[in-house]
Amino acid sequence: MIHDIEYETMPREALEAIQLRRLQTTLERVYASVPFYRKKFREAGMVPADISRLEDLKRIPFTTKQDLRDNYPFNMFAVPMDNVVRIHASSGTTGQPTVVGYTLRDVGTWSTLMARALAAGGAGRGDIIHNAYGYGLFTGGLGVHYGAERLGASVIPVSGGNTKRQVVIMRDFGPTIMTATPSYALHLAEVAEDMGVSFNSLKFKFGIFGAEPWSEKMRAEIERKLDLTAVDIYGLSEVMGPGVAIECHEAKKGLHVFEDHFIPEIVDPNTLEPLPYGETGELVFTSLTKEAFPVIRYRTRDITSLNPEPCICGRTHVRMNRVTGRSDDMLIIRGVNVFPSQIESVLMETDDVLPHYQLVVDREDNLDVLTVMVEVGERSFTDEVKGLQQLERRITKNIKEMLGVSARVKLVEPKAIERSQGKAVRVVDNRRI
Ligand code: DLL
Repeated sequence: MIHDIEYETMPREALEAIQLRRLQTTLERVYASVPFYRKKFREAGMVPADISRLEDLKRIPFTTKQDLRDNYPFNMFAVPMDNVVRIHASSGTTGQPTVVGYTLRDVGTWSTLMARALAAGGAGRGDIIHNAYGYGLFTGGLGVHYGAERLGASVIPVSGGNTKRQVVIMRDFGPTIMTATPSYALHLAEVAEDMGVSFNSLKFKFGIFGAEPWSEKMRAEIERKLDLTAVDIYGLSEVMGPGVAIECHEAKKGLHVFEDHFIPEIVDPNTLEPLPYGETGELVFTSLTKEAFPVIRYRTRDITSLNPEPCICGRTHVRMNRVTGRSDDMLIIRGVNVFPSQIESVLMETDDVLPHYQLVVDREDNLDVLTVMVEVGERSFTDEVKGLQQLERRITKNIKEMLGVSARVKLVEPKAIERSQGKAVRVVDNRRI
């Protein structure tokens, strides 16, 4: 079912007219109320009125995650705090997390777009949605939740974790739609199997999975193990949260970007030159309707391409292909965004820890496992084993507190970590997705 038939199937010309109008309004607003954007415009020798065609957007400077961090926590907000009704933040607390805000109208827009997304993924009124995305500062849980209510479906706000209890709920409440990260969905399948609960006897029809990279191979495995149709959903806090783009369950071939609310572009991550449809590069977004936290040409760092071909579902919005990687070193560990530099700063605050470390990421029982290997000075190694264990525990605790992820810390002797000839290999990602 198409939730907003008028907007989602709008002919290109009409869609572009709306985009231009909304873009001009957004630019006027940010110029008037966000010093950061006013400065950027001035530096580029421009004013919002210079933008008279959609093409002109390409002349506006980019916005980066660093810009958002520099304006921590609220300086990018385009409305007074009186009008902000919700705050979310991207994970990671060393460095600066990115903080985003929503007006009541933004929450309404987001709910509508999430309702659209859930409908594209096969959900409707009468469905019961098992929502295993985390509730909290992460946008996944509440984003899906409000969309489900807007759609008129029943939502079970089960959140992440407590997996055995989730299996009991799945068995007893008969949910028909699952929303979760793809890795957690597979973990649920395994725990269910251990508990003797077969997905064939459950009522799931569709699963709406995202927040981390996954592959066609993983889709096939999930569909087989969970006995449902799996679609890919994409989003990021800075641009809104989940529901920026979604696959339709009819085609399952690329994610429709809700273009009446966001303009996607692809640029070469090195030269930052815009790339045409079909070419792979970094995805950039401009928001068209957000009030509290508009973004102009925001560099997502996600690598993909855009496909303008018509889709069998009838939606006219351009499709982005699966995200295949990032143009920076961000890792996603069980849904939590982690930069190696954040771990580094925790390590470097610890006594007798040397600046040689490596992060190893594996997948065990379908869950991400992060191992932090770090060299410590001779002194720690001549100490008793007990001292080493204490140090490991202390680092583990600090990483958990600062970043919100559980890591296994392994202290190694000086020179144990292989030195590289060029760039240090800080991350070894063994997850095969
Ligand atoms: O992950 C929002 C979300 C919640 C999307 C639930 C889908 C479902 P952040 O925590 O800000 O927001 O992380 C955003 O996650 O830039 C991508 O690198 C990655 N990501 C999100 N969806 C996908 C996907 C949410 N379908 C970052 N495939 C983004 C690959 C994804 N990567």
